[in-house]
Amino acid sequence: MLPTLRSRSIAVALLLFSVVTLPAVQADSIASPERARPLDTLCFLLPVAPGAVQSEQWCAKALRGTPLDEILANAPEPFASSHTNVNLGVDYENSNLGGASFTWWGTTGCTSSISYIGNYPAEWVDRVSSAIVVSGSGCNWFYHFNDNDESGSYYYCGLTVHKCDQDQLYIQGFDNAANSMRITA
Ligand SMILES: [Ca+2]
Repeated sequence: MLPTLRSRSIAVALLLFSVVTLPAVQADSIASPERARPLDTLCFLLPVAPGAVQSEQWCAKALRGTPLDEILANAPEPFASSHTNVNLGVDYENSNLGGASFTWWGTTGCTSSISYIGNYPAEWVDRVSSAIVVSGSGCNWFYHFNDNDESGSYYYCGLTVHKCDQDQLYIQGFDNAANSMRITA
């Protein structure tokens, strides 16, 4: 009798140990690196061609701070070729420019004849809560649309006025609602 009881006790103890400890170990191993360096999304755009509904785009995910050359080393043409990359605008998952970021890059900045239209990758659809237009890009306005290819209702943010860095998107009913965007001079 004794050995059987002891084996049962050990088996029960092992089961409890695995149930109680495994989830904690898994959560730690996933959360730690992201707390140190968030995984951000970057999309590279070509200027929207006359009559087209969106820019050609290529997107990647990388730990924050990864050099652009390293990211573009895996890009297809024409994005892999060395052209000037200009940071046009940045979206954030939370208000006040918080949480994971989504950076839009263009081959040149914005001018009166050059703008960019991008569709958010699946994991960023209905997620943006704040945004900025990047100073020095030549871009002044950042539109967010309810549907793909700059369609549906929209709301726009400005470089110097009407900024979307606090709760503007929420106030205007565009919190977690954007499927596509346009950045323009
Ligand atoms: Ca959000």
